[in-house]
Amino acid sequence: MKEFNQKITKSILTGIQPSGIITLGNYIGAIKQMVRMQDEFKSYIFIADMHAITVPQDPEKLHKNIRSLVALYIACGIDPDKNIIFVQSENEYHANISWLLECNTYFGELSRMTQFKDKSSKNANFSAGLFTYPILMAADILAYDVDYVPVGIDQKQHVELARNIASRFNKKYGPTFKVPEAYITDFGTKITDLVNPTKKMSKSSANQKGVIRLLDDLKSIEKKIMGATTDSDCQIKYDPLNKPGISNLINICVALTGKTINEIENAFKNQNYGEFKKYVASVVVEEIRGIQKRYEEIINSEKLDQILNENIKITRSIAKEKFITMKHNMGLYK
Ligand code: ATP
Ligand code: LTN
Repeated sequence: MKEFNQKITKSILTGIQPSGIITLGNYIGAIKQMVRMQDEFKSYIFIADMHAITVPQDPEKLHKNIRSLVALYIACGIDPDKNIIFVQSENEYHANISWLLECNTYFGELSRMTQFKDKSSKNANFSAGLFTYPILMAADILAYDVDYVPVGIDQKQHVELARNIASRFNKKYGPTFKVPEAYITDFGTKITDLVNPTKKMSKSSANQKGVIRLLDDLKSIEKKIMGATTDSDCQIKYDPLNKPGISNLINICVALTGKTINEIENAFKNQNYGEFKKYVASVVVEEIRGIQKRYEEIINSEKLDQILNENIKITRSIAKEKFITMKHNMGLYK
């Protein structure tokens, strides 16, 4: 069975929902950080498919997106030899642990979650799962006694709740969980929609034109960038407030090339928006071309099934042990 490098002592766990094909925003804001962290931390990385079904999903699409996300993680550089990549719903102990935690979480705490308030206000017919979503997230995290939870700033409140649930549980039933810390991954690197550059680029967005998905056809990626909303000032200058479109394109270049904002501004001082967009398109297309090539190699391979099968055994045995400890500490029948 695969083992982590023994010299690495700290661990992390994070997940992404398969609510659509991941975007350039997910890649820059989350996946690239995970790749950076994989040599420093024991990393559990999973597909949060049970979180995805808290809102309506098309079963056929969802099924495809799950496998696709595993292959994309690997294609983006998440090394299956260094990370434990798995699918959440394959490990039934997450839901089991979640129920025990649910009975130790207050209704009032869940009512204060801003993501719930936001999502439930958009559709009156929301599921109970949307409300208890943060408890399942706490179960994902607490099952593995990890040190850090890399998440975007929007998920920080959920990690705080997981910390509160863990501390309360430990106090009430005796030491059971490590209390982890959030590790914010997306400070300063929020990639925005190309058509509406004041809005975050999101994988579940209905607008195709403003979102670059990692499996988009390369020609259409180029087209989307060439058609990105800019302004009438014609200066390639970083100014997110007054020039959100151009600043977003600069952010994308900084993230993918490692150049500084200054270097990019200087290089394009006397050039027009069309020339700059052509450059941005070439940078993005080259990055995504490599990802798509690796994706094609892995998506239908048996290797992918082997990785998932092996990892689910590992994660199941860890989460099962935690579930048994929780039951014992709570006085449930063994
Ligand atoms: P959804 O549309 O389903 O809400 P999303 O694309 O907005 O999804 P999440 O699944 O909520 O993204 O986030 C996964 C990770 O990707 C998080 O760490 C989040 O901070 C990061 N992320 C998502 N969108 C962006 C973005 N536009 N720029 C930077 N990071 C992002
Ligand atoms: N809610 C997160 C996905 C997620 C997660 C987790 C992240 C589910 N469980 C545990 C970190 C740890 C999201 O939508 N980005």
